[in-house]
Amino acid sequence: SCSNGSTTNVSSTILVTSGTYDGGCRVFNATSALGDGSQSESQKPVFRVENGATLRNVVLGNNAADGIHFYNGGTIDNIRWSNVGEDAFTIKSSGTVNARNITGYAGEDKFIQVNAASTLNVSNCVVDNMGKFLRQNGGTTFKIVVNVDRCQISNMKEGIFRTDSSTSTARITNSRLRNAGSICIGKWASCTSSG
Ligand code: DGU
Ligand code: CA
Ligand code: CA
Ligand code: CA
Repeated sequence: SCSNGSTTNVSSTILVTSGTYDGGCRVFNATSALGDGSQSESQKPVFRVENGATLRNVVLGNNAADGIHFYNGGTIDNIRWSNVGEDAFTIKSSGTVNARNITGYAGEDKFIQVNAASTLNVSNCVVDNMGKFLRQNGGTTFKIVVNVDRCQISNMKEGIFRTDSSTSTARITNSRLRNAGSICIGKWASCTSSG
């Protein structure tokens, strides 16, 4: 994990379009140009990861605006949201997203938002104090495949996985859940918890 380095103020979204962007454990804090970290839907992300690129070693600071957006898949590794903003990360277009060694605190609503058919693999996460862990965009029926392994999830007001799609699947393995609400909410083709 990261111990705090210096702070970088972010006024326009940082694009990660190929290879690896290493944040060096700096704290990246959104300015009002990106949003205020509230539930406003008009905010911009702090990072945009595309086409299989990797973002690593980043702390999102007190203002995380709309977090991290993925287009066409990508990987995040060793990322901490000290104060989740509108949401922590969003899958905006299809692909495979890997999220490893991630920690998120203090979200008002969703941690992960999935807005496109995709596969999401989350491993080694700690997520505490928000509405829900993952939401497939309301009213959508495309298929998502979600695998969560070795996570600690606590204090979800609503629950862990929510979809309106009867083709989507979710599973959580080897994880610790405490006051995490309902594990499976909605129509999931399959939704399981084990270990
Ligand atoms: O009205 O699609 O909050 O992507 C519903 C919208 C909403 C999304 C979501 C997001 O669900 O904008 O952050
Ligand atoms: Ca939202
Ligand atoms: Ca959002
Ligand atoms: Ca927050």
